[in-house]
Amino acid sequence: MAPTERPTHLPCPARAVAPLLTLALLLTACGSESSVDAHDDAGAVDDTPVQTELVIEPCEQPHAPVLFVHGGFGSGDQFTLQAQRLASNGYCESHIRTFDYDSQTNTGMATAATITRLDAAVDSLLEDTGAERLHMLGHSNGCSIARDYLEDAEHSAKVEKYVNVAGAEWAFPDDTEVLGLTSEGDQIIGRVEYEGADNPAMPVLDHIAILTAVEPFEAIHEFFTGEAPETTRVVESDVRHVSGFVMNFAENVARVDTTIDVWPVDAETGERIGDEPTVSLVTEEGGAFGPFAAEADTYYEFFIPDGSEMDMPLHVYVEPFKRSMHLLYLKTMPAPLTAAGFLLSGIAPPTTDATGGIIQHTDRAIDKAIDSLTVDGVEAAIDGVADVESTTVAIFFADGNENGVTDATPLSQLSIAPFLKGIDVFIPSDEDTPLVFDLNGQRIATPRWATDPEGTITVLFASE
Ligand SMILES: [Ca+2]
Repeated sequence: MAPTERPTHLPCPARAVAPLLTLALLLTACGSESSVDAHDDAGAVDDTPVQTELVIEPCEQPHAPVLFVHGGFGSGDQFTLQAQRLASNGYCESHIRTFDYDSQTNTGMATAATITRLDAAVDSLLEDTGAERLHMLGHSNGCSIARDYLEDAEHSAKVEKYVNVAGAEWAFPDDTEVLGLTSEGDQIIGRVEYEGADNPAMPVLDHIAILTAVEPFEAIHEFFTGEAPETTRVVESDVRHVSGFVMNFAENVARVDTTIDVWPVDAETGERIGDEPTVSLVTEEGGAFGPFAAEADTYYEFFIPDGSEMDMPLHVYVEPFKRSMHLLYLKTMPAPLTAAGFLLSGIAPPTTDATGGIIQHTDRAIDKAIDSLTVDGVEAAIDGVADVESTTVAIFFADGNENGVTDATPLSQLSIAPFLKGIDVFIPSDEDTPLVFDLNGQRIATPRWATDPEGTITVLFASE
């Protein structure tokens, strides 16, 4: 994509979580409107097919562009579903961006450097879209970031409307319209009537779903456009241009010059189809990659051979893309010396004997009261893993106590972590037998990669 068109984004974590665990963000950009060279010149595999000149049609919309600021332990991908719904209602994908930041150093308040970066992201979005003011959303800790940004009148002059989602209450700027979204089902913030904001009633929704569910979408769309949405679904399209970002989990540090091999995989087995990747991409500034043209009804593996100097290769598995999307986040492990890295280190140690990784839901928490999530037939939505109080959005799976046996117990290393939990399962490595993840009948299959040398598996579930 053209360097001038990078959007940035980030979701926000809860300000109520343990500061130790806050995470970082990164900033990224999404869709572009010009001719895009989707292949990489630096470090591409020699004989891997490359896509060139993937032309994305120029797009104009009557509504202001949108910038999302994520919360702690979050990133811009938490806005993926709403971005696709907005696009299904006529928004240009390139007018919806996210701002990612390091919430380890921005818990409860933004650093000056973060505010500077956010302002640059705002200016870039305005310049690229020709808009005079934009619409901003903050989620959880992102509300505190937005607060620290908007308290400067020069900044708030650039933001016509703002949505404060499940975050701090603060003195909103006079010249910015504000919508507040909170739910009694949110275990972290709860229901709040923000002074100076419109606070529509919401159903019982968890801390993530209050951002991503249908009811908040309807409220956001009406607030931004003055009209109810035509649809609340992600409408399928023949055009599926996919791009996104590679960043470190929790830190949101952008990974530049990182190779990504994109493989179509068999829906039933997760086995790669063909002898070489569909395309090999290399991340650019901001960790941005793509876009590439995805096929319909096709499951994909995104393989990152070198997550970093320190961590293992990464295999990310996703369900078929329904339409274009530019917020696909591929998250590598954080550096060991960071708070998040310390927390996560050693959970899936390299071994030739077993597989391990992480199951993530981008749109809501996994709740044992309503969900069944099985890993190789073992129920992971259990006490200590998927309690409503923990707002669990990511579940590690590994033989945590390294006893060579599936204990089906919570991983103790993650007992105090916000949003992250784990399940002890011993899954012998075997690339010829599918490993099935099943969330209420929603199914993703992968090979049983040995963590040494193949690295870890990430499975991404989405609501739509
Ligand atoms: Ca075990």
